[in-house]
Amino acid sequence: MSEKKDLIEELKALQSKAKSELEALVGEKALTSWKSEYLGKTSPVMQIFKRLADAENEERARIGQFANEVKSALESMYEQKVNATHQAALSEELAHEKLDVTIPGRRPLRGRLHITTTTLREMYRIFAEMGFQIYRSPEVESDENNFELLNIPTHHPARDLWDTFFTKKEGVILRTHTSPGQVRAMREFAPEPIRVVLPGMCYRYEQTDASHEFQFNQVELLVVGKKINFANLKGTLEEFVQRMYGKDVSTRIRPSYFPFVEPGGEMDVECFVCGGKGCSVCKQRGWLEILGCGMVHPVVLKNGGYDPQVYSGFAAGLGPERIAMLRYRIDDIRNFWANDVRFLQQF
Ligand code: FA5
Repeated sequence: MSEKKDLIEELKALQSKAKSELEALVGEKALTSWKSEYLGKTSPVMQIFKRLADAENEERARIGQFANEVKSALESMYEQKVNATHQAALSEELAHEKLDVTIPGRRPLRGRLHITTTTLREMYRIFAEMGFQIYRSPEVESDENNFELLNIPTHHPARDLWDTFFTKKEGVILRTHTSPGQVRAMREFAPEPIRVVLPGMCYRYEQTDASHEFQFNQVELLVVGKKINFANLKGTLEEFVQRMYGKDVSTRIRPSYFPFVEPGGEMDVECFVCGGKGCSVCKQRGWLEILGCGMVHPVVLKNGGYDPQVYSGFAAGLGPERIAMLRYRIDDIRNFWANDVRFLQQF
């Protein structure tokens, strides 16, 4: 009997010890260890249930009921303390972090079109007004289309003009210019007349500098038909430049060599930075080259399926990044693909 009485006393003492410890503790960690100490499987209260196994029925029921009451009391004390602790943490947080719900939200960052994309679209718009359609051709090309069919045989020294990225597959390269699309378009449309622009990325294994990247865009122009002549080429390019840069811009076409045109030339635009006087951007020349051009070579016409006795054509390869540089006075082409938002977000 006295053992049983002791158990009751023990439970009372336990409850008051647990209570005063709980009241004094601070923080989540201390709460967790209190819980395991007083309510865990090995806690004294739980042990008392075990110790009751040997007691007589009546005693067991009475002390068991009391132990259950103590356990419930401890659980509810614990719940209250948890709530109070959370509440205190929240009040503390609110007191320190002042939240002003009237402050306007942060504007989400919006992407924009790349400067080359907007320049390309502007070019398409101008050429579309002149009746050109867009014709897409692949960036991974055959050596045959990129060189052979453009009148540049395997060991021709003109291949040095295009430092090439080769793939591991024999005869497959990254196109060095958009001109291979000429043959593709001709073979698709012959003998119909053609008026297309062929845009896209080109790749050259070359040293980069302020006006040369190893990856850049070109827009190829191709016109094939009867009685197409050099005046058509010159007129089209001059019209394009005026629509792109305004009526006052000066241009010139210099003779130049490309194996797939005859005669061939390059078009320069008067340097916008120095107005033609000579500066570091135009390398003291006063002019900036923006494209190569010429009358389609008879061999290329034949390769494309056109009879050079009946048909003639002109072609040009424009550099949209160079065109954008002139328009926005950008002094280094390497900015275009460096992915620096400070540069990109200006356009
Ligand atoms: C060609 O690639 C010829 N296929 C162009 C052509 C087409 C001539 C049709 C005749 C008829 P070229 O290598 O000069 O030519 O390049 C043409 C234009 O592409 C240049 O005027 C320039 O605007 C641009 N370009 C060339 N190389 C680079 C480079 N490394 N980085 C940036 N732009 C370049």
